[in-house]
Amino acid sequence: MIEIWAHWPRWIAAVLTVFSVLLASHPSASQSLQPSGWDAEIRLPEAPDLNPDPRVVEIEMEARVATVELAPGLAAEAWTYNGLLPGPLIRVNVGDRLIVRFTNSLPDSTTIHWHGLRIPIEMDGVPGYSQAPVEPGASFTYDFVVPDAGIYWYHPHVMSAAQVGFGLYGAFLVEDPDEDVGVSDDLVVLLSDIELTEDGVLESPNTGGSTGMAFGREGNHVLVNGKKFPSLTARSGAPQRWRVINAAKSRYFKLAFDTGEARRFKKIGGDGGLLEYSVELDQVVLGAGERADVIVVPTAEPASHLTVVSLLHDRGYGSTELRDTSELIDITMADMPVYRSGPLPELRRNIVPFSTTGATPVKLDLTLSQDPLDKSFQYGINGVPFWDATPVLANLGETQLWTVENTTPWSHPLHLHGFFFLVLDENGQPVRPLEWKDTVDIPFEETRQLVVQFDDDRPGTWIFHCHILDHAGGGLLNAVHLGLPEEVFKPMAAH
Ligand SMILES: [Cu+2]
Repeated sequence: MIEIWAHWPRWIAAVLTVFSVLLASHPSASQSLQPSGWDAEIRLPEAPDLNPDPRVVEIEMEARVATVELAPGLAAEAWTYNGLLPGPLIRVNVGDRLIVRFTNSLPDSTTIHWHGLRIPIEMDGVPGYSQAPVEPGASFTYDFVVPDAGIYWYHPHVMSAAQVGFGLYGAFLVEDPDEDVGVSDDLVVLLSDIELTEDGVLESPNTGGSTGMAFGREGNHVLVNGKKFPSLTARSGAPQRWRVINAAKSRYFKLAFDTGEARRFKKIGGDGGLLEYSVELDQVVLGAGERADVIVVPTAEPASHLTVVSLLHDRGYGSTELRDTSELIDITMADMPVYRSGPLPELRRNIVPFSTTGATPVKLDLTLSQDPLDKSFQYGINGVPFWDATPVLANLGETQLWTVENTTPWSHPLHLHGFFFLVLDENGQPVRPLEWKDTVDIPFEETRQLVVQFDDDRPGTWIFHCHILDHAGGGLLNAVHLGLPEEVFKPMAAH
């Protein structure tokens, strides 16, 4: 593709590129209802598409250390993609081919994992399981077709607690041009945090030793699209669609408005696109790695403010003491007449659950043990950390029914690479509406049942792990060994 284009006059490519950018930035004819510049402070920059083919998005990504401004007067040297924290928003249409020319300019090896995307194993970005680590100064080209609409994200899978904690993550939006949710203004909202010392430099990823690992280290600066408490301007009564991503390495977010009435969330989608039907919620809880697609209708007097906050969420022992609600987004109400919107369309999606008849039962206990001598903690699955684990075996096309029991005093958002699953059961209660998930919170001392069907054409060693990345590094990780002879599997120290 590139070779062909190299022979074309440059101006043709340039004109076509501009044209495709114009088309891409106006997916529907509907007009913005918000004041101009409403999202200027908060909107994520997008990765420029260097490929003139409208169905191919080609971008350059460089992981490098760079100084970023987190708030007025608060700059920090972080690990970034293209000098940005978060990295650039990747925006593609479902079915597009994405090419990422990636260069590692960090002082450490790294990879990119495309969280939630159902792509071939060679593109999954897990060193030792699906690709070699990209060494400092080296490059790697990721190249795959994007199969499903939804909101996803990307991050490294080498020493991920450290590298994600240092700032390496970005949003990945896959749009379906035929989908109309009746809202013209949208925003990608990436939530994260970062741990800085009093001197404003990155804190060691090993603070608190084994106990810090067992809890899951949270950053001391909560960020929304890389900023502390950014602002947006809104017209009262006008709906906005937010795709929210929890990219924090440990922290849960429980989104709420500071004042309750008529400021609820209409959740229309989750990890893997739209829900079976939408639900109205007062709060949206996201464990690390999870996403939500919500419609909000900020409603308040002109020139007043609303605050989106994260309420305390009990994720286990010690997680709510000595902590406060976090302020996430300041919404300044524009001095405009209230918009009187009609009812939003009722969204329905036909989600047919995988049949559990004949599904292979798999029981997974999430476990925590303590060394009797040095008292250090170690996570495991069925009592075994990943470095001693034997994989879950699966045949191509097989359906498995996983019963995941969390026996530990902390919650674990469990992420399966490469496949969607459906959560069927919360402590014995059926879960509705159905939602395609790749990450599900398993609250402390609770059990979840989920059904997954492995494709018949993507064999490989697909890992699953807690997305509290300290927990993954502390042992809470294993793999599904799909459609390969058992002897191929070699447990590696990758996390
Ligand atoms: Cu965990």
